[in-house]
Amino acid sequence: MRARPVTAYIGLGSNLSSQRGDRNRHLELALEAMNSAGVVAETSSVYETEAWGVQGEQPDYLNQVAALETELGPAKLVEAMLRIESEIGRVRSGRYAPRTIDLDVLLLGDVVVDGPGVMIPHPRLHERAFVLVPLAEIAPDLVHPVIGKTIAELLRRVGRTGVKQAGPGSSGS
Ligand code: PH2
Ligand code: MG
Ligand code: MG
Repeated sequence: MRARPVTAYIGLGSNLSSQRGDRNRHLELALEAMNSAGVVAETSSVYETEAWGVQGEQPDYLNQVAALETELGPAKLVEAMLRIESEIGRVRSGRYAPRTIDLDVLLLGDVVVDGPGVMIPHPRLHERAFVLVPLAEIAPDLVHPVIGKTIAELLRRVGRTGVKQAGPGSSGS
């Protein structure tokens, strides 16, 4: 445990329904469950995004980013997100396969970790409009601890193509 909370940014994604509900419901369930790992302090709007980096056709995603005040260190935080994914019924069927819920630790304060199961900052966050658009909505001035540019600057480089606002964050409605 850390002495005091640090703000982590978690990327949420869903492009499948399940018996638990639709894509929106999976995001809501994940945000609720994330309170077991800290305090969800802020959520972005929900965006509908084209599946990125995949082979062939895949359903569109809903993506969102949450700010989580947490005392967990990097490994424990990743573990907590994986546990919530399983609780919500995620079944892993390959890299970039469609999923009911994906919870990626994007950033954890200024922490930089590059280990086998834990990579923070998320190694592809700066390439992905579906992450940068919601992240820039809640933390535009945050500086990427490795690249040294703000989220707003990273988004300007990538552009917003393929990302449309689908609804307000669940805390705002
Ligand atoms: N996640 C992926 C791969 N591709 N595309 C979008 N639009 N949104 C995602 O969350 C996403 C993706 C792997 O986790
Ligand atoms: Mg992911
Ligand atoms: Mg993931």
